[in-house]
Amino acid sequence: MYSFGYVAVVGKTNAGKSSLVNALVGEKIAIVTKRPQTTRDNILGILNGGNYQVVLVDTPGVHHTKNKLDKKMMKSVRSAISGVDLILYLADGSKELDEEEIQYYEHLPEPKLLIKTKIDKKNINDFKSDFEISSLSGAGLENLKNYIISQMPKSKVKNFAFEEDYYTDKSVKFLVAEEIRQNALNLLNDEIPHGIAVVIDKFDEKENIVIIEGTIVVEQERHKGIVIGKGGNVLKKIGQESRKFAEELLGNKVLLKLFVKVDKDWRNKDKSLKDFGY
Ligand SMILES: Nc1nc2c(ncn2[C@@H]2O[C@H](COP(=O)(O)OP(=O)(O)OP(=O)(O)O)[C@@H](O)[C@H]2O)c(=O)[nH]1
Ligand SMILES: [Mg+2]
Repeated sequence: MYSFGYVAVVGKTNAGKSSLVNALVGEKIAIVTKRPQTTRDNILGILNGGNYQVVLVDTPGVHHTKNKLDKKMMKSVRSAISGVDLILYLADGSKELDEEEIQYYEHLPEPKLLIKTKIDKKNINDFKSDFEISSLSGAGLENLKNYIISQMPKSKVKNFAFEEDYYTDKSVKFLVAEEIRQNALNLLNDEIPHGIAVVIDKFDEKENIVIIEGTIVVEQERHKGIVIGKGGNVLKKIGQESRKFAEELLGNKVLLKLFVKVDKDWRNKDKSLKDFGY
């Protein structure tokens, strides 16, 4: 018998959703930062095991909406939840499970599991959960993975949705753009919160080198200088880190050129959101 199904991974921002999807699949599909609202899109992570295929849907963190981008993100979460075979609701074990979260969880359709995350941390709260895991140490992952597979619909014929050598639905271009956004978020401090987007303007794969040009879009004029840094040092660092990732992903030498551009209040502009892939 073959097992195939979809699993939505939802929860508050920073709960560890992207970390879990990456850990289960064993590849870097979704970027991870310590900042809230890192993931903006539904991203598929595909678990292949010969007689099973599980499609994990990583989603943006559930939060109160302030702009059009936030609204789109929450729409992504709602669409991820509908029609899946299982919902994993992730709750950070180092934080209290508040009333709002409990309400949200209770309103989710069945079948669902409450997963306590980050159990490698000190002072883990003792709220009730179905599974306890740490994506960092790997604790509980094998157990959870086997349970997920056991809950997927079965069939005599192989009706997988993806080729078995795929581990995500996203293009390499998307993965590189996201890596640049991650490295920018990690290198910048709280001055620039979530208001950056990354657009790939050129992706030219030659035999011995891939030439990539990308633009980091910021919301305010004064953010531009911060992203570039003194003598261009911040932008250079973002570029170096991202190039390493791109070279590994593409198995080729990469020439990466980054630019910075201002688009005031882009998170509220329909055209900008569309242009930036949201
Ligand atoms: N100690 C510890 N930290 C973790 C673990 N899993 C995730 N983190 C950290 O928690 C932070 C958020 O992780 P993400 O995986 O980006 O969380 P997310 O739920 O995808 O966040 P959003 O995309 O913003 O909704 C990062 O700093 C991670 O390194 C874990 O198992 N243990
Ligand atoms: Mg995420």
